Amino acid sequence: MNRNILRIVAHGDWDGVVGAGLLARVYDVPLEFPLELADLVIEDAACIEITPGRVSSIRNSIIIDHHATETHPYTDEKGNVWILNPEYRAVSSLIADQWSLEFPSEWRTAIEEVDTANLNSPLSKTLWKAYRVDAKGFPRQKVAEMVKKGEWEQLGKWAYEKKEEYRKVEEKTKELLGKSTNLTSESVYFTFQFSNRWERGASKDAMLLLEEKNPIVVAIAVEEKGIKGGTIATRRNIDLTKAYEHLRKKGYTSGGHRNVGGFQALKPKTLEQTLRDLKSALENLKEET
Ligand SMILES: [Mn+2]
Repeated sequence: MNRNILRIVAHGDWDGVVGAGLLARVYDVPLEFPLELADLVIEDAACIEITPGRVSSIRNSIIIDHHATETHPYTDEKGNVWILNPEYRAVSSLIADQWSLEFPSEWRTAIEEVDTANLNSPLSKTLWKAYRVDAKGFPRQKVAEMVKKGEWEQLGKWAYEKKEEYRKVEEKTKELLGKSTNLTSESVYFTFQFSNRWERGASKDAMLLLEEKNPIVVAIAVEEKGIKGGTIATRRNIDLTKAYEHLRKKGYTSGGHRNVGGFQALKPKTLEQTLRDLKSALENLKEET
């Protein structure tokens, strides 16, 4: 394949990132994992699961994909070479075979399982969770670099540690749900330790779960000194702005949207005080019909 490849542009999921790391052994060029695709103009690149329909244009590039509903000539009118094989469960496997690259079978299978959401092996379960714990912050360059160097053991260790983080957040979410209590007839609350990063992460998941069954949910952040503040949310047709207004009169800064907002105590308050203030703020809120 006679191509002037200046960069590798890849999808940012496990399959795309591992595929990019493998291909970087062939083309020693910068890797890119764009989150916004629509405006991209790509030239002289190897594109992994990045196809012309998703970006502004692609020219003089190699396009590698295993998702295909259409067929392409080997070279299209824009000078792109297509390597398209829908028989592959993952683009990383396709890349490994196409360029005869070392790709341990345990990893090959795990990436295929993750990419098809069919988690059987312990490794694929670990990878799935390691990604889910923070998809946005997934360290794509670092992961691809480890793949490029064949540092599978190190990559596995990293993924295992991330999975443990995920497990801790899940555990904490259960704990927070377990201690949620009614505040008014329409609302529930729970408290969480603001200094604990697992509880901080879990408070968001716990709120989402509680919102499914309760009209109003309040998460209260507790610090050593007392109440730091909190979040109020609803998925019903309830206007929370009146509650923020009430809380501002009670010594908090408070504001936000109609359906979600927050409050911070200007001076440390005890939990009892804050619960009293919240009760009076939420008491008269009704679902509008
Ligand atoms: Mn894929």
